[in-house]
Amino acid sequence: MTTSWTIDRAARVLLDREARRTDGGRITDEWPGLDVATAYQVQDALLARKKADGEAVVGVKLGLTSRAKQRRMGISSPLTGWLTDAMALPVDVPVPLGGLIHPRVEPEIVFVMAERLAGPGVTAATAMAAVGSVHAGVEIIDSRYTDFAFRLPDVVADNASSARFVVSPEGHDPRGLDLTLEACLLSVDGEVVDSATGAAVQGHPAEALALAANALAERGSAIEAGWLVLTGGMTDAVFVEPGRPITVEFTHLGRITVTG
Ligand code: 0L1
Ligand code: MG
Repeated sequence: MTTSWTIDRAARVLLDREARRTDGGRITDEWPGLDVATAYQVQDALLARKKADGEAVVGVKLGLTSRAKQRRMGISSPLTGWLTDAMALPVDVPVPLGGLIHPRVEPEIVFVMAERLAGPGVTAATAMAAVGSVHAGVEIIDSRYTDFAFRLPDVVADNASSARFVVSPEGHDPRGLDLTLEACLLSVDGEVVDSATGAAVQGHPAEALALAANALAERGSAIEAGWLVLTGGMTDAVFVEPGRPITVEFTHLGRITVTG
C-alpha cells in the first residue's frame, strides 16, 4: 500500500477531488512516509498542473499563523501555499458554493508587494520595507480532506486548503498603521462571532511575511513584486451557508462581506 503513492499521484488525487468537489481520506493514512518536504513537492506538482491549465501565480498564502487556527486544526506549524488568478473572487461576487466542497471563511491581513522579497535572512523589518500596500482580506478555504481532518503533510500537499480569496481594492500605507493593533470583527448574519487583532498573526503580520520569504527561499523561490501575500487566518474560520452573509470589518482597512 505504502509503495503505490508518488508525488504525481498525490497531486492528481487532490486535483481530482477539487474538480469533482468530493473530499476524501488523508494521504498520510496510506502514505505514512509522506514528509513535509515531499508534501511541498506535491504542492508544486499540483501548481504545475494548474499552470499547464492556464492559471498564473499571483501570490502566496500563509496558513496556521495564528493560535486560533493552530488550535482548531491541531497543528502548530505555519505553512505556505500558492495563490493563482483563478482563486481571486471580486468583492460582492457570491462564493461559488456549487464549485466548492465545504468552504469556510476567515479574515486576513493582506500585503501587496512593491518589491521582490527573497530569503534567507528576511526579518519583519526588511519584509515591511518591501510592502507597497496593506488590505483587508477574506480567505475562502476548502479542504480536499473529509471534515478538514489532516496532518501537516496532508494540508501542505493540498496547497494549504486554498480555494478562493477576496481582497479589498482599497490599499493603505502600512507605515501609517500599527498592524499589531489592527482589529477585525467577524460577523455572521449580523452577529459578531469572533474577533482578533493583527498581533494574532505571529505577533505581527510582517513576521508571517518574513517567514514566507525565508521558507520559499529553501525551495528556491521568492516573493515577487506585485504579488499578494495572505498572512493567515486571524480567527477560526466559519462555514459559508446560503442566506447567511459573513462580514469582516477592520479598524482601518475596511470591510468585506461575502455571501453564499
Ligand atoms: O484548512 C486550514 O485551515 C489550513 C489552512 C490554513 C489557513 C489559514 O490559517 O489561513
Ligand atoms: Mg487563510
